Amino acid sequence: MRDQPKILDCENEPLANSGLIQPGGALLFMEKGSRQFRYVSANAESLLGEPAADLLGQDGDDWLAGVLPDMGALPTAAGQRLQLTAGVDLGAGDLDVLITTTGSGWLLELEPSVPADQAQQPPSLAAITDTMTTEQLHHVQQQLVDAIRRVIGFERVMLYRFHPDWTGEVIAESAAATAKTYLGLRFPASDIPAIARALYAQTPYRHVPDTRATPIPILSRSGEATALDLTWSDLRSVSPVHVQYLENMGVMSSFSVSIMVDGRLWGLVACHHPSAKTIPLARRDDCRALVSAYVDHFKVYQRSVQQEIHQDLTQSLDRLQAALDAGAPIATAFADQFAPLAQRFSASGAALWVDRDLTLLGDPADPEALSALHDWCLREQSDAIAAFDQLPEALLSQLADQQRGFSGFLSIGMRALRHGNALLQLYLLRPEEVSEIAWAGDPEKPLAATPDGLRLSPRDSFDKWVEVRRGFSKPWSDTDRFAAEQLRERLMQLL
Ligand code: BLA
Repeated sequence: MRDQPKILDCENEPLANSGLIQPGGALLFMEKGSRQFRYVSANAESLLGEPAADLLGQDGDDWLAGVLPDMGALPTAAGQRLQLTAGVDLGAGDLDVLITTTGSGWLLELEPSVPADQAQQPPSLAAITDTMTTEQLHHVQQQLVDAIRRVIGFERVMLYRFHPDWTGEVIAESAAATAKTYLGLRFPASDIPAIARALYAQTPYRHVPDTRATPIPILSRSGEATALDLTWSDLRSVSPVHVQYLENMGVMSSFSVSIMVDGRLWGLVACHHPSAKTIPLARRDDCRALVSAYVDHFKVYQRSVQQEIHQDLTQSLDRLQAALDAGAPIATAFADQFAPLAQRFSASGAALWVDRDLTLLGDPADPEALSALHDWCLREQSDAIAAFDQLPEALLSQLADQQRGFSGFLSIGMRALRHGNALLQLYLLRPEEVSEIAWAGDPEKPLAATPDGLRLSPRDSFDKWVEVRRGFSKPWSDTDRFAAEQLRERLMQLL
């Protein structure tokens, strides 16, 4: 009898607790309470001149005072970093030092220092402006990938943006003429599992100099399995599944810089090189600074978009207010303001319920379909604002194709206190938009047959694979949601 197919569970691989590092440097862990070296990587002697067995148990403060007498106090906040370029030489040449505070102590990572080519100024992005158009943002995005490629000399540097469903898209690229391009291609969410994304949200970047390098074990005095949390380690070993992925892509060295916006992982600058390549600590830091400058630009762009929304809505709502003041019923006042709102939200139609009264606006869908939608939302939806680019299963089975007339909706609900506490529910409707998504390889293909059975393993082809998507509307963006929140807030003040 055949064994049950084995499905590799990417979401449960304990990435931060591998007990291994990449061999480009040595790692020491100084425990907070005892202030001793509790864990040391097995390759310590080659860089630090002392075998791991001798370093284990040593007083970390004493050791640091010996090798880095001018260092000053250790950083205290978790995730906080202290770095010194060519800070020490213990017999094997200058070493760069990175000290990172973790919940239970300090990670000390030392790696051979690479002298800078010249005292070269790292490239920078355009100066920050007060407002920014989409075109200007695209320009800065291109500057970012070009600048990072100049700093690290990799073959391909991509700006990879996450969509709300955690699939991702390459939205800008800087690549050698001979390199394959991924610009415009979409990648499934499973390529970067949630457990990996959670790590990248806490660290500035992920550096993999050589996928073929043999990882080094981290040792402890008692020889017990290492439970050390490597979340903040630059040297953390690479998941074997991801090594396979990179090999399938023809990549031997990779580097990804995290882009955080409003506390959320917005995207990555993903960099590839076909041969092994180490990026010196100081250059990794330059890339981090470039990404931080990009985030500043992006925030200006975000603010510009929000200001524009604010102005648009103010105009519409001032007119709505005037109509209400002149005694018009809510539905009538709304109907007169529908055109600009429809344009703002790319809506083909809308439905407004004021208690049990329905008003159809724009290119109306079938009232029966809208009643079904309204009932479903009242039953299943508790959020004041909800957006769907595909109809929920329950509605799809209930409504015939020709009856629907819309595939996506955004609902905004509130109480109109000054109008008899009426329950107001506005649905902005979007028609079906048959679209093509250009995936990098068939996204349904990660289930591969192996000698052990089926495995969820990385795709072996990243060639463009076009999916035709039906039954979806144009997706509701963050900007749409922001506009909906603004609209609801302003309506609540008004009504
Ligand atoms: C990690 N996957 C990653 C990383 C990237 C990607 C950027 C971060 C590490 C790095 O920089 O190399 C994916 N790389 C991409 C994508 C692009 C790119 C989408 O350049 C597009 C341009 N991967 C799979 C499957 C699994 C998987 C099926 O395809 C799991 C079964 C896992 N990916 C996986 C894991 C990591 C990862 C576990 C974490 C690696 C680590 O940090 O140790």
